[in-house]
Amino acid sequence: MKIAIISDIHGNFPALQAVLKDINTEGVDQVYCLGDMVGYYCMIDEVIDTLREREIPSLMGNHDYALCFSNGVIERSKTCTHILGRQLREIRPDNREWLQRRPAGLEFKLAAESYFCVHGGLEDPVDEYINKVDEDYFTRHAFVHDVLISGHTHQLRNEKAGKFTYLNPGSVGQPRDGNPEAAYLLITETAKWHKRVPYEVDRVADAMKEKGYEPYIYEILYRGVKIGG
Ligand SMILES: [Mn+2]
Repeated sequence: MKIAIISDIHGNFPALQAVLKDINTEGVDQVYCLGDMVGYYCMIDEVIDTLREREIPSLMGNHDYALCFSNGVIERSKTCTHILGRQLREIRPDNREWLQRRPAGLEFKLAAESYFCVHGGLEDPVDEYINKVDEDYFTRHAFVHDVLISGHTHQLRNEKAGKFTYLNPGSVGQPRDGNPEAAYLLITETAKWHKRVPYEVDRVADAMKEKGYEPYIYEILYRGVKIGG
């Protein structure tokens, strides 16, 4: 049994395509997506169509939530709000409906371990940034599983916290660790590891350029850093 975890695609369809191609060659049995299908990059319908076609269970991220329930507003970011405002007008109605039905969490078992997945964290499943975890974090939230997997920070993580394990697959669509290759996570009965996959950044950059988005939003994809970084 091999499971792939993807997250934070953010409308970057070429990155998703490359990752799914790699997942095919890995012979993966099940793929899960931890949310943030929308935001940042403009190929949101292509991304959502693909997740729907492949019936990939996908969670609600904070960008997905903002688009569906807060009129596209993310208070802490003018850039994100500007982009989501456009995406709110551009998303296909059936995809928007699919997006707003995304659950906040999912769980699965693999070998003897029980896994729980959210976009954010145990405090706030949609919009919590997990930076530091220790055993107390898990016990404080009466965590009943062995492994927690979350996205949102776009930072690759694989660490022990007492008897618990914390994993973050990193981001498919907007890596922020100085490596522009798309990131995802693989899990088997015996191992948990990240993979990086190169993709055609030009394709998403050209699509953004054509739609008149400002270069600072997509030029960072060539360097694998945060907007403004
Ligand atoms: Mn997020």
